[in-house]
Amino acid sequence: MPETIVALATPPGRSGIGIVRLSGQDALSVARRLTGDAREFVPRRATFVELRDPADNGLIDKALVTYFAAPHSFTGEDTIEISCHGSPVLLRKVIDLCLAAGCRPAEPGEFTLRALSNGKLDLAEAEAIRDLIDAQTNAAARQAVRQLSGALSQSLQPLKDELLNTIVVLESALEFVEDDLPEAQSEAIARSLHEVAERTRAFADTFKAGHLIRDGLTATIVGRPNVGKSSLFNRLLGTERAIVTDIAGTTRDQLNERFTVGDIPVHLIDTAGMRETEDVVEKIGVERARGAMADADLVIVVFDASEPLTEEDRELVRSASRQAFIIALNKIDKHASRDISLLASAGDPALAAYREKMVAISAKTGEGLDELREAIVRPFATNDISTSNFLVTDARHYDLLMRTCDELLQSIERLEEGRSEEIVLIGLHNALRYLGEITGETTTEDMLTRIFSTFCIGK
Ligand SMILES: Nc1nc2c(ncn2[C@@H]2O[C@H](COP(=O)(O)OP(=O)(O)OP(=O)(O)O)[C@@H](O)[C@H]2O)c(=O)[nH]1
Ligand SMILES: [Mg+2]
Repeated sequence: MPETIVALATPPGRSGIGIVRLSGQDALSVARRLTGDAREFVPRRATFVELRDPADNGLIDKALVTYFAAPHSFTGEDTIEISCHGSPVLLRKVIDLCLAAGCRPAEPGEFTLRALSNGKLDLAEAEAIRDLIDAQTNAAARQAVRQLSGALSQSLQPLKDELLNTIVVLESALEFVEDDLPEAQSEAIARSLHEVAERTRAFADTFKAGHLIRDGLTATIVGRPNVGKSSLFNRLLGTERAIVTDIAGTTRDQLNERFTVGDIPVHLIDTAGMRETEDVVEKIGVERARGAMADADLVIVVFDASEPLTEEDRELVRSASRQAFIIALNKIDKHASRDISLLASAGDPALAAYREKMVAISAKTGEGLDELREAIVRPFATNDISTSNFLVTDARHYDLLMRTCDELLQSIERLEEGRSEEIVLIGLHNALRYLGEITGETTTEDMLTRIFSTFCIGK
């Protein structure tokens, strides 16, 4: 029997209520020890109790204890939830008493892992719980909830069924047919496999949108000193997060914050102004800015539209152009003209090539900011985001779907080359195994350890 585990199920810190959760065969007896032994707990009923330290019978808190009897609990084991007042000191004490009574601290995701082991949910559903907890936007939460209700497993089932049918046909041909498969039959098999491969591929392709909704994108603001990067950063976040002054070289350390555009989370990074400098601190800041720029999904190059462009501006655009980038022409409030082509070519006709990447803005007045927000997500937009279809959001699932696809295509090739059923079957079995790994039908211990290490403690 696995040990009884305990963890805080609510976030650490002060709160109205904090919940300590126990799961395992001793959960009930531990709860009784902390409540004076005489208590009877009725399953699925909250019982108002006095929590006491068994060592000296001292009162610790008045709390609500809810008992879920195995197998009718989240984990499938006996589970106790102790809802105390949300004091970190008190909650620590309750956990310590549970540990002293024989529980051990839960590993990250261990409650969910137990639910998985006890057949309460499949792996894709377990991962959905993690994603729901981590969701940064409504859209991400919606996707996770659908996965939690089995949408991913249901999308995969027809593919698995179809594949299994084909495997059965080939296996029986291997068993019972003396000669090669008749051509008509092997063509039918190839057609069916093609269709499964295409559907798998189409499903995998939704990852582009799914990944964006779940993990968002990183946008790094770069530019010469004083062009208004930090002002733009603050404006996009809607707070005065970064220090803004008219002194060039104000920002040294990079700042990271999140905001959302529509359904897409954006990790925004403000950086030190790029320039040659002898100042040690600023130099490091500039180095970091270059690093953050290289790591970004999108670079926002800021120009000061009230000044002529410099060689440094041009150099920045050249290095940004190796990745996705847009140009924010800032401080247009200082200009009578809002015409981008005039603003842009005033400095450099070569930049005219990037016209469609330019947005004229004023970080000071907020002008052009809606357009800029839209331009930030535009390079990543796909139709899938607006559809109500279920999207693949997890890189692990995407990887397995792509592998499935590869195996299927290889098998089709072998089939068309007239290779033996045995050879064709190898790839099909691999494909089926990969699909099974998504929902956890075929998993290794090692894989589970890796997946559950991404969960938070107490879940
Ligand atoms: N008129 C006008 N002034 C702006 C605008 N955006 C920023 N400024 C001013 O430009 C100066 C520099 O702004 P910052 O946001 O600190 O510039 P920065 O690019 O972060 O500068 P460093 O951190 O030194 O690299 C400040 O005086 C801002 O008030 C704008 O859209 N219009
Ligand atoms: Mg700054």
